[in-house]
Amino acid sequence: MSDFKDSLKLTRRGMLGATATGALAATTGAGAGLFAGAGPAQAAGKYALAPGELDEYYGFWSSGQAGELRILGFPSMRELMRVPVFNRCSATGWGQTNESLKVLTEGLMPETKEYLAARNMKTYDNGDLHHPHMSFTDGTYDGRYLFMNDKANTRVARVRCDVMKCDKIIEIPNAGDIHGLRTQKYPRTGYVFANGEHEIPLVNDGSILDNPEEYVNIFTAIDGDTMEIAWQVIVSGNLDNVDADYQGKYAFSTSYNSEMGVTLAEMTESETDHCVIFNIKEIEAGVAAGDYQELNGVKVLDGRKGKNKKYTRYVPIPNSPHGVNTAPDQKHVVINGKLSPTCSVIDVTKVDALFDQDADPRSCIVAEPELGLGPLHTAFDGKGNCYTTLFLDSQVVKWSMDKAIRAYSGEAVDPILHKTDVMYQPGHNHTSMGETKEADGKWLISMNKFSKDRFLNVGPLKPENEQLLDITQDDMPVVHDGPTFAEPHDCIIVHRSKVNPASVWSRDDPMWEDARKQAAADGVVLEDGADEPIRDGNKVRVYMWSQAPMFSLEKFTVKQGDEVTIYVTNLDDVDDVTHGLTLSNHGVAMEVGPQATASVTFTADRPGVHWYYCQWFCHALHMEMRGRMLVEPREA
Ligand code: RUQ
Ligand code: CUA
Repeated sequence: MSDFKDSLKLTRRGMLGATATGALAATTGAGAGLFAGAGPAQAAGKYALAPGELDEYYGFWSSGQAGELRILGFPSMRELMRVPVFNRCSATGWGQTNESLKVLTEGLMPETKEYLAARNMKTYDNGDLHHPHMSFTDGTYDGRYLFMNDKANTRVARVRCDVMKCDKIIEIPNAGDIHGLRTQKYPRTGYVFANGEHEIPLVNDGSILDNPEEYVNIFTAIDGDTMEIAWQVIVSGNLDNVDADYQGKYAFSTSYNSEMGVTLAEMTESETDHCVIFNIKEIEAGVAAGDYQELNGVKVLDGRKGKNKKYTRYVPIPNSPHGVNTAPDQKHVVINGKLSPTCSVIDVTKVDALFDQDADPRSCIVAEPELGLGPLHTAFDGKGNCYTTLFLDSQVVKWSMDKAIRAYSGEAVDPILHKTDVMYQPGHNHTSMGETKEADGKWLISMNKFSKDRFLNVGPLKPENEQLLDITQDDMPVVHDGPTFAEPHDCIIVHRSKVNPASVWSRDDPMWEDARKQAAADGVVLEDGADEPIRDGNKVRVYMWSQAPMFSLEKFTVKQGDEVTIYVTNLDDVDDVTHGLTLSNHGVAMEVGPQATASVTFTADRPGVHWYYCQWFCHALHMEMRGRMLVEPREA
């Protein structure tokens, strides 16, 4: 390494302040790996692909407050697609088409619909999507669905992996702001577990503000097949992240604020917080036995500390734990200390005794290595090694599970194997297939909150920096920087053999079932379209098909004040021939994929000629793919 690079590195890291600089001084040896591995030959395989080469993995990325799901090719980290979920998407019309509005509204609570209607809104158009996770069968990804949370508006969504579109969104009643979300790993998903992060009064009607004992937090299990809520459990303390075991018996949630404080000082008073363990069989038995109250149509069980020891156990964990990650050895669960420099390791085989024999809750802890400052999340390579992000130290620390367990039982071994500097302040990290029993130990991604000086300056709002580490090498060098827009919290890295999306829609798809029914009622076949608009009072329905480079209707006429619905069915059936319909000066645009039907409803209130055109470049005559809507003025 050149002196120049060395001094540059120190200068850059010096800007992070005393904490990171101190950590660097303690681990200068580790820093040597920083530039060493960036050569062209990578043991794990290539991360830079030649034109036309395909990635080995799909990366499913969250986008935080952008509210969408992103699909990356991995390890090249090329962004392949954006899947709108909680956000309004200009390109695809998500949030405007009737098909997407159905998904966005049907799962809202009645009081939410009322609240929105009073404000002239059909749905929320923002979301805060932190945690995308795939459905499992027998401990590994099965390529059916992706599930994800919305912290901003307390929702959970599902994306179909066959078409990579969202098909269900539900609002979670009784809970405050869904944060942690994971899927059941065994025998299958099964349940989607979702943590309510912010405590609210159980009956939140405005009569309670400052009686903390009346505040609760809610853990929710959703049936991933039906997207209905199976049950909820009331807990003590805030819920942060969650993971499930490989046995199908337990779920584990980190919980901070065991004080149940509502101010920062109150929340950080106590030295220990908890991992809450949920006993799935006992909870199911409790539901069957009627041991619940029904709140907003959901069966809610009481699992508060000291209330009912059948459903939950509270394992004391040093100060404000954050991430929880089940290891691919199918035996250990790592709880990341955040304000404590430690990770606590739970042995799932010791959890039975907590419930059956009321054993000391801490008896399931088999290791608690001290790793560095700000441990947030841990990933695994399937070879017994763990990789934990250190937020304050701006490092990833590699440590041995076996050595950590031996050290905890008194042996003089150091579990820490290596530290690599990352730029800067990492939150989540992930390994290829690392959240399944098929972890392959090739790549690690460190999702860094700050990019500082790593990219050209784009103004005060900076991208984040996601760094690729080659973990087939002992010193796990950083081999690639990838900027991302707000704010990918989390991702999963799924081998491409697990996912097999279609290239063209099936005409039988349920997505446009309502359109099909309406067309049948109007005596129209969607694929044939209709030559004239169909009038039904002041409601007018226009049916057309698209086939490059034309729409079946080059013009149609409506009257000022009509509520117009345009249905477009795309007859093209080859890859890439997506069309769109954009109606000028009406704020209307939608995507129509090959063999899909899409529809949009608006009020025609501007007399005159208005062009509609295809906004997806589909043909040499794409610019000519357009037609006119004539709006006749209202009779005076
Ligand atoms: S959390 S940086 Cu929203 Cu996943 Cu840990
Ligand atoms: Cu159809 Cu452009």
